[in-house]
Parts: sequence; C-alpha cells; structure tokens
Amino acid sequence: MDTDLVIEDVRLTPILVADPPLLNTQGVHQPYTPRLIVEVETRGGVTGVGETYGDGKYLDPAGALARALPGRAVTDLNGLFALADEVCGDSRPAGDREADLRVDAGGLRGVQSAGKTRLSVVSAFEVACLDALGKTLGLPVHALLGGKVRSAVEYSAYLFYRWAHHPQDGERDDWGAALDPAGIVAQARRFADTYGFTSFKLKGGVFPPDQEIAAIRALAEAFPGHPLRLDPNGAWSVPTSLYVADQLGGFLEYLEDPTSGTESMAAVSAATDVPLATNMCVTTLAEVPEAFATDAVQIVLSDHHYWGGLHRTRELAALCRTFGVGLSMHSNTHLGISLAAMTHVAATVPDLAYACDSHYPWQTEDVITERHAFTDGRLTVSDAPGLGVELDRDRLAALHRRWLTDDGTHRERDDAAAMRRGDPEWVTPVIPRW
Ligand code: GKR
Ligand code: MG
Repeated sequence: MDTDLVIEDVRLTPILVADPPLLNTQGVHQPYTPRLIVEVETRGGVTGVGETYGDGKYLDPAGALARALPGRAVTDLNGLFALADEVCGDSRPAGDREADLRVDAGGLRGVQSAGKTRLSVVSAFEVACLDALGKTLGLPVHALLGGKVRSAVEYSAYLFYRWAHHPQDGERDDWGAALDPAGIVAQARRFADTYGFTSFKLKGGVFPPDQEIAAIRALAEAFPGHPLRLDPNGAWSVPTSLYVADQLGGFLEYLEDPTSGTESMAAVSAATDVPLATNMCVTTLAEVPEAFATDAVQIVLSDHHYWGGLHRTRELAALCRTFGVGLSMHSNTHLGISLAAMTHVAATVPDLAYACDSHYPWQTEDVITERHAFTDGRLTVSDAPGLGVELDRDRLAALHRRWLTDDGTHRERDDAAAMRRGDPEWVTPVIPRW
C-alpha cells in the first residue's frame, strides 16, 4: 500500500449552524442546528473533509469509527461498513433487523434505527476519504466515482413557510415572514432572481391542505410551466392526499411524501396519475422491495448521508434505473461540504431527470472558505482535486465554540421543542394531521 494513502489521524468537530425559523409539520427549525465535520488526515499530509448530521446519537458511533481508522487506507471505502458494524456497538448490518423496519412516524428522516444512524456516520467518513484520495491523486471526486456525465447539476428552490424571526434567540435575516400564498410567491421570486432557480419545492404539512393548494396555484400563476412540488412530510391521510392530487394534478411535477408509510403511499399511487416521490418511505435497502413491488413511489429522493455515502448512492441509482423508478435528491439543513458531495455524485448519475433540492441558500454560515454559488439554478461541477472545497478553520472553530457553550438546547434537532418556545401549547402532531 502507498503509505501516503494511510490514515494518520481523524478529527471530529461538532458544530451548531444558524438556521432560520422554517416551518414544517413537526414544528419549526431551531435557531441553531447540529452538524458534524469529519477530517481525515493521511500520512502524506493531505486532509479530506466530510459532513453529516450532528445530533448526539451520531457522535458516539462517529467517535468509535474515528478511533478505529488510523492505519487503514483512504481507498478502503467498502471496508468502512464492516468496520462501522464492528466498532459502533451493533454488529448486525443496517436494514437486517426488525427494529430497522420500525418507522418513526413522528420523524422527518424516515426509518430511525441504529443501522441507519451508522450509515449516516459512515457517509461523512467515505466523503472525507474520497476528498483525501482525490487531493492526493490530483483528481476530482466525480472522477473517483467513474466520471461526470454532466458539467452542472440543477437544484430547485426550497420554499418554506416561515416566521420573520425566531421567537427568542437566533440570528436575524431579511427574508421576512411567509405564511400565505403571496408570501410564498415573494419568496420564490427572490430565489429565482438571486439564484436563477426554475423549479420550486414547497415544504407543506404546515397549514390545512386547502391553504397549501392555494399556495401552489399562486406559484403556478406566477411561474407558468415551471416544475412545482409539494412535500407535507407524510402529514396527510390517503383521502386527503388524493384530494390534493386531484386539485393540483395539472400543476405538479410530483407530490412528495403526501402520506406516511409505504402501504398508504401505494394506496395513493394506485388512485392518482400524479407521480409520487419519497425521502421518507424508501431510506434503506430493506424498504426498496415492497415500495417498488407495490408501485408506491415513482421517484426516490436519495440523501447520500442516509444511504451511506456516494458509492451507495450510485448503487441506489442503478437499482432505481433497473426498476424504472426516477432518482433525485432531497436535503436537510447542511453546509457546503455536503453540497459539494451531493453535486459530485449527482454529476455521475446517468438519469437525473429532476432538479435536486438543497437547504443551502437558507444557511448564511459555512465552514468552507468559498461558498458555492448557484448560476441559473445550477452548480458547476468542480474539476479541482477532491471535493474542490477548503475548510475555513476560523469559521469551524467559531461554530464549534457555539456548540461547546450551548446549554444543550440546540445539540439535538427538535422542531417541536423549538415550536413550543413560541407556542407553549404545541404538541407533536399525530400523523396523519389532515
Ligand atoms: O428541513 O424542515 C426540513 C425538512 O422537512 C427536512 O427535515 C426534510 O427531511 O427536507 C426534507 C424533506 O424533503 O422531507
Ligand atoms: Mg421530502
């Protein structure tokens, strides 16, 4: 083995990133969201970076994996999964266990299980290793994945109902509130003017369906012919989903997770021609057979964190291609390292028929020296070695200090708790809400 490619050291930095008061069916985003930054340093003196979810449950397995990695090669990406199974406290592979099939109906990230948490942890190490390998070889990450098939990746504007500011602490921005169709159209207009996005996704499940139908109609009127999506994160019953599909059929590119669970999605799918997409009922391999066999979804929205990294995302893409299911990507609150990783893998997937979505424009803070810039709603795929991003150590240290000095309120993402700070009566809604 080329000793330059041997891992010498691994550093983990939990951080808190400012997040605006974006509403979803569970509540509202907290003023600060946890993320974890992973640095893998080789004996050759090259450092690769990765990023993943930063809630407490990710930190212990990440620590165990970080301690086990020195001495291994950054090329040993397939070995990361067995190593994680071995050192992260649960030897059964993700997806194999009964518990992995238990859907946490209250969550926005689909199945919650130790196996899936482990995959989200592995994803950051895989990306960091690819970054280090690419920098060592002088090759971009997309080349390590087989090469790009497009030179730019299209993203959609991610519209949210939102308050003007958080009820108590938190950073301020100048977006103002968006709580009705006019507010959503104004937000979309600003996204289109600033970033050139031409497709729009509205996070729904916040207001009764008729209000969200009105918002989509207003968007269709303001942006005729542009692709529109509505995603209530599983908040509706099957009849409500069908009602919305009927009302919006002609306007929607797809409905995203209108209802919760594969069986209910299949029932909606059987009764409407509106395509259904998901990032909630297909988040692990174990969920694929039933969803595809019952035609519950026509588009899978991958999250490379859930799926265990960039190679696994490409495996998912091949599976989708085989079964005639579309593939695109959804996102969660994330920074520029994850956006770079998404862009590299998206550049290599042959059939990417839908713009990926990204929370990135909502994040005013970052840990990279040069933020990504969308042009005409697209990001140019970097040909620089590795991911093509550089860590800004001062920013990383500042966001880590925020994590260190937090009283514990923000170290776990909890949108319902954040909502209670503005509305003490708020209880996590029972799904379906409508
Ligand atoms: O950030 O509020 C949010 C989203 O609801 C996020 O948590 C979802 O995972 O955006 C994601 C989605 O597409 O469902
Ligand atoms: Mg979604």
